[in-house]
Amino acid sequence: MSSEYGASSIQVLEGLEAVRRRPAMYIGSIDDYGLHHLVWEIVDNSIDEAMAGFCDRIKVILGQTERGLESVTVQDNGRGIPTEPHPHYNMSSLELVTTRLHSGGKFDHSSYKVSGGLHGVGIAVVNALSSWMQVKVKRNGKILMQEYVRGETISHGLIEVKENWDYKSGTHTTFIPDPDIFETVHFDINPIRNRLRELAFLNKGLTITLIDERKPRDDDKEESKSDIPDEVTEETEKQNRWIFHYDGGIKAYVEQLATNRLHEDLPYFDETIETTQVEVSLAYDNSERDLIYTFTNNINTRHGGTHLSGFKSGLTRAINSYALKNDQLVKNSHLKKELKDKRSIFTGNDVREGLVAVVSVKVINPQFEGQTKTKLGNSEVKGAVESCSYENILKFLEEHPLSAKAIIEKCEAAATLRMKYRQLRDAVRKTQVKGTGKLVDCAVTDPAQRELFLVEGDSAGGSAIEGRFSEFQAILPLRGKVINVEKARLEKAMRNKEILEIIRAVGGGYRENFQIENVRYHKVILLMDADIDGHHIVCLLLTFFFRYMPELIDEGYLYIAQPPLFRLKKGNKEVYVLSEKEKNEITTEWGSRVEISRFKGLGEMNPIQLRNTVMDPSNRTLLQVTRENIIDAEHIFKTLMGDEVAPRREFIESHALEAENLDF
Ligand code: 0RA
Repeated sequence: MSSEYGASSIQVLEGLEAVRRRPAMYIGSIDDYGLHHLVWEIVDNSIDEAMAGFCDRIKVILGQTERGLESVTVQDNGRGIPTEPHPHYNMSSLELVTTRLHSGGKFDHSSYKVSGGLHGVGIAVVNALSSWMQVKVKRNGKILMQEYVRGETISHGLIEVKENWDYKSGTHTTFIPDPDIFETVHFDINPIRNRLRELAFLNKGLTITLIDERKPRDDDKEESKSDIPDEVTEETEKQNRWIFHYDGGIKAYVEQLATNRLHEDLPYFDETIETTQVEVSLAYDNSERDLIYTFTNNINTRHGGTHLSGFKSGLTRAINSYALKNDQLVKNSHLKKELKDKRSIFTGNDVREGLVAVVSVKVINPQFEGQTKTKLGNSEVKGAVESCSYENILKFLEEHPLSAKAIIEKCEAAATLRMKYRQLRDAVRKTQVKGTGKLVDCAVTDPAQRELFLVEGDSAGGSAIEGRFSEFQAILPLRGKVINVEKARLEKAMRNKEILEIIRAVGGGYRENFQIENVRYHKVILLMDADIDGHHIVCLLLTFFFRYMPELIDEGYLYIAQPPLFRLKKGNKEVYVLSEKEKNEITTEWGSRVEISRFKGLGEMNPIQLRNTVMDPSNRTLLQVTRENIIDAEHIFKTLMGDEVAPRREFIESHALEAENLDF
């Protein structure tokens, strides 16, 4: 056995030239990603001190020198980096960790780090890549300071400074990234703020403060120009201070993520099994997606791993066990029958519909896998997470019957839907066999040349059929309002004939089974009236496509036709125009006595007019639907399709048809 500073902790130490020579090897890159990496390195040290139980306050300050260079200060109230002379090297422990690579021994926190990766290279790397760095440590009632320039100590030994700190020990580190190394030395507040908030969620009780003391930059001003009125009041002034503190830990995280949850109480537990700490919280909301965030030692394990699979099986088992014991909650007769046979009735997908969960584990020796090292590999973690998830979630359900009821109902809805999906698949297959329905197809067979118009109403549909270019244009008339997919969910949507016909006509399947290469038209064009009702149907259809065939949008196959807004008539001259501007131009040109009518609907036009204005590729205006112009589509669809009528109207009137103009 070696003593704390025994022989085993003596390593070959290297200076920092290597880091300056090949910075990307240590921080990934020298762009803004690498630059921000410096912040994470320093913050991680303080977080480690907090995880070890010695620190409950961390403050991050973005500052600026007179010359305009940006600095970062990280302060914590931990034990302070040891300042004593190191027994085996002719310098203090502080100087050792700031100026030498791989100084191990007592300071080796690698047990809490991603081993082998880019992380954990520590304060020495930051020092090497900083034009200036300063560390102040308070221990034993004294504050000692040391300064560095490009990694070289400039103060001999440690210098005592007289300052008043609010706490009896701690570490303050300030660095200015070296502009000779980095492509950019401007820090972006957003990722820093988000990561610090996340760290506060992941370390309950810890208070993290972020202060931005930098002068506003020209491009910041540019950004806020639009929404800040000329007169800047105190409320509209840019916020520059954030305090993150969550006693609820990741439970507070889940509460923030699941704003519309279906139940009052949330399962939450924080347990340590042998050396693995497992913290889990979850909630259900009314959506169809699931959102599971997993972390290992505060690192987002984007690709999941053993903790995720343990959580998934623990959750599935817990909910099935509870349903078995409380079979009166289950209404669906098919599922009830399965329960009678003592069988699990919910699949993993069933219990994850609408799930929002955060799974955070702290592991002594994490093994990360995959290209990006964001998948946890430690096999012992699976069992630990699975067993405590199973026990705690089951216990939660038993102790919270009201929340349990809501959760079981949600799972039952998902399971019922799953069974109906199967029916829908069969139904689509059958209609495909049965014939063409209302679809009037076109002649060419090459999907790239084919266009499918979805037309509102039978009369407009009739005109479109007559007026189309039958060579390459197919028409599918839709009757009435296509069912509101967001509100009604699939259950009702599936009974809706129009939806079935659209799926069948497009030909690529839907949802998980969608295959873009089977799509029969490379332009699917929504042709609706230019009034509020028409816009509403467009929105319903966009919701439908977004939910059922998002790839169709991504591939650029979905379009909205723009019917004219006005009809201008003088004698036997008659034109339809798309915009106010065009209308004014023509009325000026034609002189007086022009009869102007607001164009009422597609049904007003005869087939020839329809062909000329909205169908002829050389004359029509098409708007291509993209995910980008359905900005924040999820939110927009909720606004559009949810129960709140007022914001919906407002939205439809202001941006429903924001899209790129094509085919001019
Ligand atoms: C190792 C030992 C001790 C403190 C630390 C590391 C430490 C490092 C950092 C880096 C940023 N903040 C920090 N706070 C603490 C203390 C050992 C002792 O005092 O017994």
